[in-house]
Amino acid sequence: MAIFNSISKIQYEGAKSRNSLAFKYYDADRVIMGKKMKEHLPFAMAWWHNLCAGGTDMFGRNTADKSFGAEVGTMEHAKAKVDAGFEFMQKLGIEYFCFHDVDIVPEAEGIKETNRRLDEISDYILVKMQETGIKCLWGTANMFSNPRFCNGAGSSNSADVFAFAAAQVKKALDITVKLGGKGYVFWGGREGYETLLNTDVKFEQENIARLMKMAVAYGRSIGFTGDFYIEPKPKEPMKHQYDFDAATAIGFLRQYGLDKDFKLNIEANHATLAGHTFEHDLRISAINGMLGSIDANQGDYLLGWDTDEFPFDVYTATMCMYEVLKAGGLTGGFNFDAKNRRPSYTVEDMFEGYILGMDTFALGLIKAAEIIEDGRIDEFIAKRYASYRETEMGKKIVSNETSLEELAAYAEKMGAPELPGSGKQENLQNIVNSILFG
Ligand code: XUL
Ligand code: CO
Repeated sequence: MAIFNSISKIQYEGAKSRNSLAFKYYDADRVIMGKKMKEHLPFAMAWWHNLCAGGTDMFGRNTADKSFGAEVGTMEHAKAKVDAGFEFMQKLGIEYFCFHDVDIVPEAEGIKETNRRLDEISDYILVKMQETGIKCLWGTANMFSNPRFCNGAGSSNSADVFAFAAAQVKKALDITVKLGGKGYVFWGGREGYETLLNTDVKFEQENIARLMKMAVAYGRSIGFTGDFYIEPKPKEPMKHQYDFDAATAIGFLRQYGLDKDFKLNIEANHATLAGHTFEHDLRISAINGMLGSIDANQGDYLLGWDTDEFPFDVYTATMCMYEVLKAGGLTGGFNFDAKNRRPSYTVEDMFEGYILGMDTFALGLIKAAEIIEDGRIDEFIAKRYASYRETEMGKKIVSNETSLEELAAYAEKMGAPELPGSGKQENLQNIVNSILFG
């Protein structure tokens, strides 16, 4: 039974179209740098925001009705969400979805019944996947909403809570593997602390690593060949979260020998909360061989919390796609971890949010490819470091063939170096603008 009767399949109509339910830039089969747009941009629907969240915030309850004709909190509702989700993805041409365990079923009192429900719903999802060709990008366990996780999951002070978290991870891995998911995410929602006065940071971090190691061992034992991901975030809900940013998460993974099995899932709004640009965390991940997947959204610099907006900032999307193209693409995809603003509560708004996000990333892709093909940015960066390729001493430095003594003698002879050459930031920014708007 169709749920979104008022919406037909969303078509590409081009930038001049005034149809709000059409793509202006996302043209799935258009080829950019030798690959179709849809291959550059494996978009995913986030089950939680799109099918579960109705706009509740700290000050008010739902504005959007996400019952999809069923009683909320029942398995009928869980199935209605599957129907709604697959119809939604098909109408937008989205080929992947991401989920938390308790997004797809209502959580029961005990884990046995929750797991039975997960088996039942995943059978239903599998049928829909086979019918539509839609795939699972990644799965995860929600180990932050239930009150038992108030002190974290892997980082909880309670061994029983740790055990319960482990059971959830095990089942979420089972379901992810059953659905052929490409990845499995750990977002450490409450893996952090409020005050050192009650916290053993070292012990908590070691325990998180223990949980992750068990997840790798179990995942591999049941045939999961995809990537595990850490999704860094510096704060919110906790004051200090252990996976602060890409660099911190990479250090953690290496310290505990998890770096072969894990990559990072970088979320735009999390990077900006950490005081970085989105592209910074993408670059840090990429140069360490750990750029796995992206949670595509956008924050608000004036608000400063995790607003999870649909991305509309073309400049940032361009810089993101520049990093992704330079890295040779993602092994994961672009999951819209984004929600409509609270006053945007209609079915049209649900579609228009995704159309905005997909169009923004399509534009970002088009423009990033133009920047790369234009070549001036690459050329300038290459020139900027030329002294390491073109001078004797530069060559010796990068081939590790010199020493402090030799460099000191060299500097003494030189007296003082010339200025290192203009960074030409303004000129380069103008080049980007002329490519974006020229
Ligand atoms: C929260 C967040 C999560 C993760 C998955 O900020 O981004 O939804 O993406 O747990
Ligand atoms: Co996210």
